[in-house]
Parts: sequence; C-alpha cells; structure tokens
Amino acid sequence: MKIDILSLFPEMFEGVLNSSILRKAQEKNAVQYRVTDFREFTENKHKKVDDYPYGGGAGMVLTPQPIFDAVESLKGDTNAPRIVLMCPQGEPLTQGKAEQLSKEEHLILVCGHYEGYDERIREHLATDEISIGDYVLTGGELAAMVVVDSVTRLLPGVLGNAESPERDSFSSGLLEHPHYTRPADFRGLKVPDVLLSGDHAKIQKWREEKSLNRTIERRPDLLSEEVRLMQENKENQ
Ligand code: JBK
Repeated sequence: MKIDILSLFPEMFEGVLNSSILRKAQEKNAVQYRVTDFREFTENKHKKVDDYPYGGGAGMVLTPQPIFDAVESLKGDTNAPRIVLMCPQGEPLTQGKAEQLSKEEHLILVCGHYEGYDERIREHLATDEISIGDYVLTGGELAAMVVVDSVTRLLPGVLGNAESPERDSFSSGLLEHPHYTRPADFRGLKVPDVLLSGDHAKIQKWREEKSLNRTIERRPDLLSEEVRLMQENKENQ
C-alpha cells in the first residue's frame, strides 16, 4: 500500500512514521509513506495557501489550488486513490473504517489547518472525510497519524501471530478482559486464583464474563452496536 500525506508541517510525522510497527512495516515493504508539503504547490507569489472567507468572518480558509495540484501530482500511476480529508465534520474513525481503508492500494490523507477547507475541496476532490473525535485539534496531522497507525497494523505481514489484530478490542466488539503477569503477588496485590488454576475452560469463561461486564459498565454503546451488527447479519442470511 502507498500512503501519501499532505501537510504544511511534514516534520511532525518523522518520529511517528520511523518508530515501532510503522517503521517495521516500511522495512517489510508492506507500506510506503510519503509526506509532502503542499505549500510547495502554491502558485501564490507569497507562498500563501489560505485566504479570507467570502462573506466575511474570522479565520482563514485553505484555498483549493495548492491542494488540488498537490493531489493531482501524487495520483501517479495508481488508479483511483482514496483522498481523505482529516476534519471534525468527517465520518467518525472506527475499526471498521480502518479495515475498509486497509484494503485500498493508495491513500492520500490531507491535513488541514486554520478554519478549514474551501468547500470545493470537499465536493470535488475528496472521496472521504474522517474525524478522529469530537475535540478541537490544531490541525489534521495528529488525526492523520492515527489513521496511518490503525490502517498500517492491519496490512498483511505487519503484525506477527502473537499480536494478531483479530484479538484486539473492537475486533470482537467488546473491551478486553483484565490482564496479569508475574509476580503472582505484588506488594500483597494478588492475581485472581482462577488464572493460576490451569483450568482453561474456567479461565475462558472468567475472561468472557469480565470482558462483557467491563463493556456494560464503561461502553454500553459498543454493545448496542454489536447487537445491531448481529441483527444485520441475521437479516442478510
Ligand atoms: C479535528 O480528525 N479530527 O477529528 C480533526 C481534524 C482536524 C481538526 C480537528 O479539530 N477534531
């Protein structure tokens, strides 16, 4: 997979793309990242990429020209890349959305700043708009890093069996059960007996129960989503 990132602050990506799993994914040739500063594409003599909003008001708006030209230059020989705008008005990022994007050949992620994008970028260039949550960020860069991370770890060959993505929270639809490792007694704090019992059926049952209880307490919204998905599956059979 090829992942292009368009940003006015390309240096923000260096640490993230060159550490841990994302670094390994590149070394294994599972993914190729390329970060491009779209200011390099502006035809404005002062290298401006934003301008005042028509109709007045505070804040600046990203102009279409540099972003259209940058995206067009990156399309290259891959067919139909997904062009994703990072923005608070976008579709919420979910594990399902990450799975969908991980099946693409080429993603172009666009990181906005200022008050936002000229509407023609949304309507005539972007194929997707994604939000990572309902809070205010300085720009789309951190959001793009979240998308890159969640997509890259799903690519074939990136994770080993031990860390296989099917076992993570949200893939099962439930939160994870509690985990313990050695020592069995840490400052008098004991690991639950059942985990030391060697009875694998009992351990499995305990984990399922904890997983379900934790989801009911902390994230009941995930359960209703799971019930909805099960119903949808039944109707499609
Ligand atoms: C937010 O993806 N987002 O969620 C996002 C992108 C750019 C600015 C933002 O404030 N929330």
